[in-house]
Amino acid sequence: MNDIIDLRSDTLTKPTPDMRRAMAEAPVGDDVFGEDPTVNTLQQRVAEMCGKEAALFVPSGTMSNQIAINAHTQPGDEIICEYGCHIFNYEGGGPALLSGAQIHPLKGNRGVITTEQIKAAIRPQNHHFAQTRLIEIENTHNRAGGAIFPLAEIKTIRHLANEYHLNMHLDGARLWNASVATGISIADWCLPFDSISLCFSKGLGAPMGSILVGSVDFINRAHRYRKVYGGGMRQIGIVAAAALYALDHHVNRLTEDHNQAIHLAQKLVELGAHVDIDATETNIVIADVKFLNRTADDICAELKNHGVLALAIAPTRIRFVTHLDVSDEAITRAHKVFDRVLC
Ligand code: TLP
Repeated sequence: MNDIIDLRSDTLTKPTPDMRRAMAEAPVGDDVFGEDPTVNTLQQRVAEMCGKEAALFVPSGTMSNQIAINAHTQPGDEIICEYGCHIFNYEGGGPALLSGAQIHPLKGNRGVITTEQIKAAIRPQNHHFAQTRLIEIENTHNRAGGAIFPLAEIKTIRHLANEYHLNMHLDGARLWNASVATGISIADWCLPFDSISLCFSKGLGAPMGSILVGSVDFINRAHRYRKVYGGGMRQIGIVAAAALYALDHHVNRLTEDHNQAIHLAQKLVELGAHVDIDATETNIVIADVKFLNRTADDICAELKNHGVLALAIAPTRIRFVTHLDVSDEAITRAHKVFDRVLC
């Protein structure tokens, strides 16, 4: 019996033996006292990589985004973001629950919202309105099939943000993928933003951990919220070591995931599914199966019977994500399963 090919998410990767070894050997201390040397090394390294002053290691991408929102906003403030983004759809209503902030979602194209759209959405200074405070961008964009938000557009959004005294936060859970796919450095991607959240537990293959990056003043405020959320961790250098290992060994290889994703996308198109090939720039493939006259649930159930796991994310939309634990041979096998299930 062949192994299951799990394409539900890149969060499913298991730490490799070498990563586990690095974890076991990591020097540790109490990070709530700021005394974990491995965490301190990681925070310093990522802050430098992003061209920012400081960084804070946190348990998850969700916590990282929510801390950022809390540190940027006051209750009653408004956050402009794209309709399909993670903070609006998959973080349990966190901005309302934790920060008392409301979301102003804009319908984007492949996850991209334009400067003009944002300008039109900024609330006038008038007591009838919520205060627009923050612009949030997701790059790569999960629900848009791993699409990359163009840097040129981000730069014009930054000019607008300056004009209106707004802050900008980047959900860069998969910014590594955008950087590897475009050849644009992490620092260049981060420059227009006041804060950036990056994840180690997606394509980079660490078992957990995200990092929030920004100015010293911002990270000091974030530190308090991490405490309040119960996100202060103790001898967590063992996990930071996995992140450091991933930075050394698992960034450049993301190209392999991107190549696998485009092959999967082409195969799915060949079999009659609709995939936006131009938006398939990284490791996520979103296939719309409505022209096959089948539901996403039905197809996922049948794929599962043949050992391929994928996620139904809407009645006719299925998400496939390639990652560290999927070999080229597994992709070839997945193609054969698609031939049987989708023809
Ligand atoms: N995304 C998960 C699910 O929550 C949907 C996945 O399987 O893709 N930002 C983005 C863009 C994300 O895709 C995710 C995770 C997060 C933030 C949250 O990260 P975690 O799961 O560490 O809280």
